[in-house]
Formats: sequence, structure tokens, C-alpha cells
Amino acid sequence: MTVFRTSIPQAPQEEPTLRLLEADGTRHPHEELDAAIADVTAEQMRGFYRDMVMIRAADLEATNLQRQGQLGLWASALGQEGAQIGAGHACRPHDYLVPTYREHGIAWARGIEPWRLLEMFRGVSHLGWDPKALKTHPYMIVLGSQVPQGVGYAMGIKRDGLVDTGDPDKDTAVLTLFGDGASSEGEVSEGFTWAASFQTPTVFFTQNNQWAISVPTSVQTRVPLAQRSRGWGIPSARVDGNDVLGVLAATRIAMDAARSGGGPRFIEAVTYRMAAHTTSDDATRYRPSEEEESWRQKDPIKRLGAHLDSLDEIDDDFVKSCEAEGHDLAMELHHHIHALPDPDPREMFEYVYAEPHPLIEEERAQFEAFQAQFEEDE
Ligand SMILES: Cc1ncc(C[n+]2csc(CCOP(=O)(O)OP(=O)(O)O)c2C)c(N)n1
Ligand SMILES: [Mg+2]
Repeated sequence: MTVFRTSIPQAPQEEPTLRLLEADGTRHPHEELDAAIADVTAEQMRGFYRDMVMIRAADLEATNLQRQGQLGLWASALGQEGAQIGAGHACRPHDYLVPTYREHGIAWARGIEPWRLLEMFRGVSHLGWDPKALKTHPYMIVLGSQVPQGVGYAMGIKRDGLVDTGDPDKDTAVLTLFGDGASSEGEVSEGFTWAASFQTPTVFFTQNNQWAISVPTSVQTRVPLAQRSRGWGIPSARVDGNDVLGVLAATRIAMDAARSGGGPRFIEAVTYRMAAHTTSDDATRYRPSEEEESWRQKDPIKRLGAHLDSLDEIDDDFVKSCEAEGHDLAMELHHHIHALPDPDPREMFEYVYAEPHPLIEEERAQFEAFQAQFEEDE
């Protein structure tokens, strides 16, 4: 069965969901997907397992820190670790990634330490990393904005002659991420048009985590999301997002196609947002706990663990060492965030324009006068 398809089945709901690992860890063969990850060793798979445990530990600690008043907000990626670690590791260091606000596993795979993300959610850092050096765009909250930006960047890559050179160290693609809810934004459709017209080296990657705050995916689309891009002639695939190996394989195939001049691809990774939308949301108000429970059975970490166990490639010591490392990471984050000094709030005026600007100066003066009201009388 071809991974990336261009046609819509007569009965659209028959769109297959590709996977290499079943929820219980059973490994399925799939010629094309298997070929894409033929080089992946057990050692690397244990690495993916550790990655997922680490980002989950960081994620849970970030939620705790928000509850302790140390972060303004946190958008949890709980449950989406398989999709993010799989997609993140399918990219090469010189590929460019355009994330949303929930890509903590993607960030981890790019070498961005979790404390950098937490500082941003605390409001003490505008961006904790150098997008040029790490080839990872800033987190963006504006839904769908990732798409035209990922397409524009890819147009630049193509014009720079970095596509289809035959040199794997040169050929470059862009991985652009957005959510199931964001797929309804006009920017996504516009981006698809440009990507198809100019055959840009862009891989669109949607984590269909079933919800856009309180709106279920069924409201965003009447057909499987994966089929959306086919109307533009952009080949697409639906893959089980909780299967890290399946996601890695599908994303590698898509990135390879894009890097070698095959044009854009679209991946719908079917997963689940196990936590609330953000720490400002209460998911119990709109979704039944049975739904969460049923997805807990499909957990990406347990799934890879079960597969490694069936290969006799994992033992209790390894699992415990990952958990201990996760605990240490959480403690490090806790101490780091608690020790951060409060920045001067006037700093926000420093980075609006490169040069001084009269309007900014006026606003700074207004802000200073406002703040002065709260200063205690001498
Ligand atoms: C253009 C725009 N409209 C509305 C919002 C408010 N908003 C933030 S997240 C969100 C839901 C997004 O859902 P989805 O795209 O499925 O991503 P998820 O949060 O599930 O990862 C909304 C409506 C926004 N950030 N940007
Ligand atoms: Mg969503």
C-alpha cells in the first residue's frame, strides 16, 4: 500500500491509518514504511523511548509550575510525544521547522532545552533559542500562520538551489506544524495553493489531537483531514500519531520527497491531547473522561516499551533509569524557574523596533506613569 496518496476513496471514511506499532506493541510489516526506517537500531529506539519519558516529565513539571504561579500558562503536549519525537527525528539538522505552541517534543528533538520553553511561558524571555542556529522557528500561537511561513521559507530554499542537488548534506526541506483546528484557517488553504503551485519542499504535519480547545475535529472537517490536501494535488497520508516508528517512517519519506524536488506532502498524525487545551482550560466541561481513558490505552510510551520488550531490548533497569532522569530533569526545571529574577517590565519596549520610535517612547512613558501609581510613598 503506498504511503502517500493522491486520490480520495469512494467512501472517504475508508482512509487507512498507517501504523507499524499496534497499541499493545505488536509490530506490523509495511514495505515502504519499513524501508524508510531499516537503519533504525534498538539503541535508537531506546533513545526515542527515553526522549518521550523526558519530555513527559518536563511537561508534567511545567504544569505543576504553572499551578504554583511560576508560569503564566502552559500548553501541555501530554499524549502527543510519539508524533513529535517521530517527526522531529525525521528531520536533519539543516532542515527548517516551523512549530506551533505545543511542540515540546519537536523542540527536544532539535536540541532545545525545556527550560528555554518554560522561560517563554513565564514571560521572561522573548524566545529562548537562536532560530537560525537551531533551524527552528519561534513558537507561534497565531493558528495557521505556520503554513504560509513554512511555504515561503521553502520557496527561498528552492531559489537558493538547496533542493534536488543529490547531496544529502545540502538538500533541505521545511517541516511545518499545525493543529486540526488550525486546518480551518484560510492561511492553510492559501499556503497549500502556493506550495502546490511552486512545488515547494514543505512537509505539512498536522497533529490531529481530536480537539481545538472545546471543538472536536468532526466540526473542522467532514472527511478525514489527510484528504484535504489532495484537492491541491498534494499527496498525503494518515498515520497513527501514537506510533513513533510509523510517524518517523512516514515523515522521513515525506521529507526525502520534498528535499529531492518531489514537492510538498501532508501528514495527518492521529493522536490525542491527554491534558486540557492549556492550564487555563477545564476539559472536563466538554469531553467525557471515558474518551481520555480509551486514549490512555493507546499511549505512545507504553506502546514502544511493549515493542522493545517483545524484542527483549528493554529491561527494568533501563525503564527505571529513564524515569530517574526524567525526575532529575523535573527538579532541575523546578529550581531553575524558581531562581529566575523578575525582569524589568519596561524591557518589553526594547525589542519592538531596532531603532527608537516615538510611539514606543510615548507608550513607555505612559507605562512608567502607570507603574509609578503603585510605588509606595517615601
Ligand atoms: C488565528 C487564531 N485564532 C484563534 C486563536 C485562539 N486559539 C488558540 S489555540 C486554539 C485552538 C487550536 O486548536 P488546534 O489547531 O487543533 O491545535 P491544538 O491546540 O489542539 O494543538 C484557538 C482557537 C489563535 N491563537 N489564533
Ligand atoms: Mg487540536
